[in-house]
Amino acid sequence: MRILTAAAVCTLAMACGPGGAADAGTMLGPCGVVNEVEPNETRDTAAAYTFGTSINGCLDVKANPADEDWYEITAPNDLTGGFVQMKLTNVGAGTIQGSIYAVADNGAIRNEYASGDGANLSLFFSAKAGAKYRLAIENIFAADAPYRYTMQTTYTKVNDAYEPNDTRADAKAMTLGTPVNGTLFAGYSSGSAPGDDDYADWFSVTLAANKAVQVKLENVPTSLNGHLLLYDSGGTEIASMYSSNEGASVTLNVTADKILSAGTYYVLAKKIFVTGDAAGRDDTLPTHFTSQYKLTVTQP
Ligand SMILES: [Ca+2]
Ligand SMILES: [Ca+2]
Ligand SMILES: [Ca+2]
Repeated sequence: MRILTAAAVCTLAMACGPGGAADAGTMLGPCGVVNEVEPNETRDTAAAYTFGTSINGCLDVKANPADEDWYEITAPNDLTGGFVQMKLTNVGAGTIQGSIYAVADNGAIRNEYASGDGANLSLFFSAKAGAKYRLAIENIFAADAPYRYTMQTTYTKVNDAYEPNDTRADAKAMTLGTPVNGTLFAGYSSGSAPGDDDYADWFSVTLAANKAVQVKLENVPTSLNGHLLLYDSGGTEIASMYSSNEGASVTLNVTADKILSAGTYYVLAKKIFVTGDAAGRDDTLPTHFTSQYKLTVTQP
């Protein structure tokens, strides 16, 4: 951290830009040196934030009991999306609260506060490629004096080589007997949690006529329930199967009399039963953020 001389003192309300007393972005305020730029009390004055950078901020509850610090982030355009982790550390003498909102509808994705004065707080959520979100940091209980915090937020891309495949029109080809690995993942596009259909992974496969088919979903993440469906070439559902146990494999067996003609069929893998765990607190992430399933279609 840069040490500022007395002559370099700037107030929190004053951005010390080039030619000013301090380096652009660093200021000395009631919490010490900060690089948070006030005013940022509302979503409309949210400061643009770059993933991976550290913000030393100040909740100046003395001058403004309702002080809030808002930041805006944009998820990269990488098809599958990824997850965002916001970590609030070095918290001073106060109980800090963090909130995450979707810009699309200003809906709240998650709102949590720390376990006590000076306690750190971590939040996470799944982000949709290209979507915008806002982070709000504020004090929740009465605090006597301004207090500091450090905010660092990171984005981690989720890997799924078969995306985009959320619709039958975008189904990706797979080969009978050859497993594919993908991710059951969906990001928030609004304040509402992504629905089961947002996790859809469509595949097309060529089947022989009058032979039984087995579709198997293995390595199901322990944070969700797997759901498999088989459709004919025209998009009519032939059969489906799901498990009520999170993390359990799903096996869909279809008898030979259901496969009347040779040609293209469609397999849909997704989750079932929205559990709302696409956002949360602390550092333990849902397994579907990081683990891949294995999907196999066979005609024994
Ligand atoms: Ca503020
Ligand atoms: Ca996927
Ligand atoms: Ca998908």
